[in-house]
Amino acid sequence: WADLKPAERENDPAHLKTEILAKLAYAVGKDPVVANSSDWLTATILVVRDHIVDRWMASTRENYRAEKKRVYYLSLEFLIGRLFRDAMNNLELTSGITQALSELDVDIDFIRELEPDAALGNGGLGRLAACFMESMATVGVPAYGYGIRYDNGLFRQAIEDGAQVEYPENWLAFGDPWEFPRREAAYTIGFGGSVEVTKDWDGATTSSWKPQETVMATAYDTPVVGWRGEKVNTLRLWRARPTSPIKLDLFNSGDHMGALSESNRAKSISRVLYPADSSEAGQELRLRQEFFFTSASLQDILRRHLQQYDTLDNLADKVAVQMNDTHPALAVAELMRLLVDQHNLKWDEAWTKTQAVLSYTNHTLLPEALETWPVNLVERMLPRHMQIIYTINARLLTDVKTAGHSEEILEKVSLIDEHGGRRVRMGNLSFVGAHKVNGVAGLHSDLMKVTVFKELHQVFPDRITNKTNGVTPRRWLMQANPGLTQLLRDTIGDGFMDNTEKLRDLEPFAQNPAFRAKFAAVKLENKTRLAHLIHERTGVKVDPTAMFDIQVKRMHEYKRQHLNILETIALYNAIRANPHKNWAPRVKVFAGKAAASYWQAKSIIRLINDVGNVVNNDSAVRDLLKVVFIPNYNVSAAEVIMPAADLSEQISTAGLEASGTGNMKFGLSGALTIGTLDGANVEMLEHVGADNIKIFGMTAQEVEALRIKGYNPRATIEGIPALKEVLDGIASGIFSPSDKNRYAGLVDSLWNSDHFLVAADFEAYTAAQREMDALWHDQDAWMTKAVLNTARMGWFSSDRTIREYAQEIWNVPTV
Ligand code: 26M
Repeated sequence: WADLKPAERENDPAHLKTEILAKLAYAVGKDPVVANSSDWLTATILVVRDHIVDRWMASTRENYRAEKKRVYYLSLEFLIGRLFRDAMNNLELTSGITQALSELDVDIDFIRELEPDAALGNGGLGRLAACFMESMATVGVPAYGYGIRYDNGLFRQAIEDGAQVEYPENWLAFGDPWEFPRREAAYTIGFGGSVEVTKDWDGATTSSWKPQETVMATAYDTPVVGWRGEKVNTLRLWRARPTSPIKLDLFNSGDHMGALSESNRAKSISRVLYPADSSEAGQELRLRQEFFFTSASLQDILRRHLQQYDTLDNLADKVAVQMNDTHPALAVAELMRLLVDQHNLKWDEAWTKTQAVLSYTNHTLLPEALETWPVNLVERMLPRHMQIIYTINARLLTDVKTAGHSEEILEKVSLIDEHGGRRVRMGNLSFVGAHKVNGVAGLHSDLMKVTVFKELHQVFPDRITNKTNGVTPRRWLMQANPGLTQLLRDTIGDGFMDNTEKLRDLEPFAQNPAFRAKFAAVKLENKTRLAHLIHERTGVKVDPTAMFDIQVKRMHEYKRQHLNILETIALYNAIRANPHKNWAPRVKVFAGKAAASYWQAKSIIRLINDVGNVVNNDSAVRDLLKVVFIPNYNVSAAEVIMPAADLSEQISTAGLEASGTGNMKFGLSGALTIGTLDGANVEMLEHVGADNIKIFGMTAQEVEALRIKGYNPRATIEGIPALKEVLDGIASGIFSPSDKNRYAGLVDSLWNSDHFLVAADFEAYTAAQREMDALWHDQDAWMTKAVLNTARMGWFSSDRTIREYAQEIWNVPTV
């Protein structure tokens, strides 16, 4: 023991065993003889947490002592998943804990699956926030994530009779062993009421908001540990509580509901995550959530700053606030209110600070996803903020006019949309209040400049910048794909674990048959694991030696899961027509959730399941084709799915997928991508080279040109017999014999509008798929490309992304 280095000492199984037994007794209250698997998991998590806490306090203390600038990441979503394996891996305790548990007769792989996923996010935007939290700790950026501690995360998806059914996800049912409630960190959040104006002795006016309703925000902290455990940051999530206990007089007079309603109104703010990932929810409760967490976070930030420095003069030198999409856009008005009304700064001074502190990330160009709120709603809920927004707008419009811009530009940059009911444009508010605005991939950032923010970009040409997304290699390579990680270590050493660019050292091995065989063996092992999961969740048996062709992501028409399933049906028809051709056996895997009210997306899910039912039971296709939809796609499922893919489907209509991050996770594990020139696929092409990725279909420019010229889906479909046959087959009820009209809506919308250009890209997609078939028959060639994908994916680490934010937006150093 005395001879061990400190890191080895921490990882010593004998010691860890004692620690686990102590936790089991004194924190869980169980004797090892009667402890169940969940008890062991809780005890072990509490041990791991102890190992984090010392480092956490040291990090926090050091940041304070060195007066480091802090970064605050404001996000309504953090799609974290499980933390047990992540924390253990980053602390390098995996081997010690595995052995300690095994000596206690506990199977670590069994208990780690009992941890519920923290699914406090919908999809890409929320998962990006989680990757960023881990990378900020890894590269040594002192950071706090701020969000909401939802009682219910994203719904659990079940597939019943082929259709999606939503069930509540109560991830907190047995408590969360990672979190620390902070009773002392509590703030009052106001809603409604009126604004009082007082005149000072010198004629200046002071505004003061008198809210009609108040709610308490209380903090729950979760430590976020970086790679090798060196730095630990904090994820602070707010829970809504009533400010006053229930009204006893009402309660005692028998009006129990009346007494409780106020309390329920408060608590409902942190009750549930809104499950729409790109549709305007437009509901009052959503705006209450947005203000609730934004205000609590800013109050907390100013309190921390003043407590340390006792002045706001240096606020922008010590604080950077990143707004994840427009969901925290009210930060612009709330920070102004706090600085002007509460801390008595002059407007201009407050505005300079606000802009210097705030920056904004845009995640989508879809018009229906751009938030706007009715002016009368904002006025009623946040009267002082509405005044502030008006004042910002008046000054903005004056400046823009003075600079000589046209009326048209003025109308477009305005914070208020005057068409059809006045609405506050949250994108414009965020843009104007921020010193930097970024897109999440090169193409996306370029398109921002000519679409949503065209006029604002003309007026402020230096504000938009690009920060291409990335993913954390700890979760998406080391933890999700331990087999590949071990092979990489044996082949090129450990360097890639601290710097993923070193994966490039793998390039020469792509030409080495012995290495390729090992690479293929790891892939097969991962596919076997996925095959088990598929069997468990769908009852379908799939052959792990077939090509695993996978599309997993939120269900959305722009992502074009229907392009994939229509082409799959065409392939099915072709196999039946010509069963003895040299087909490449494929397993088509789909997974993803649809917003509950998004009928078209739900219809696509059902079609996939209906097609699977027919295809999987058709003896004529033998094992040449299987179609499966894995229910309840979440982070934990992704960790099994990504490493098992041969082919990654990234087939959105060009110009519509801001970045994509699944594309990078697949690529890291050596999947080949079939995709459009959209989002970060463009940069993946640049990195892996045109020989190692299959790009097909229209470019964003061609899409725009076609839309301008006028797209005729009917004529397009008529010109593609294979596609027409597929649509006619679906419409005639081949896949839904008990309900022949089931897909009338889906099929009609393709014939009549096809807004996402499925038919226009169908032939290019089919041709690309047949090329992949041919390549599959040459396994040496396929595996060479697969290895090169892993080797060249290093740039897509979120560590690189965070370093860019740190340098170019936050002005903080990294290590
Ligand atoms: C809005 C209003 C009400 C309720 C929910 C929303 C909402 C929630 C999430 C709107 C959009 C949301 O997310 C959008 C999103 O996930 N965008 C994705 O962001 C990823 C990370 O940058 C990109 O990789 C994806 O391309 C992009 O689609």
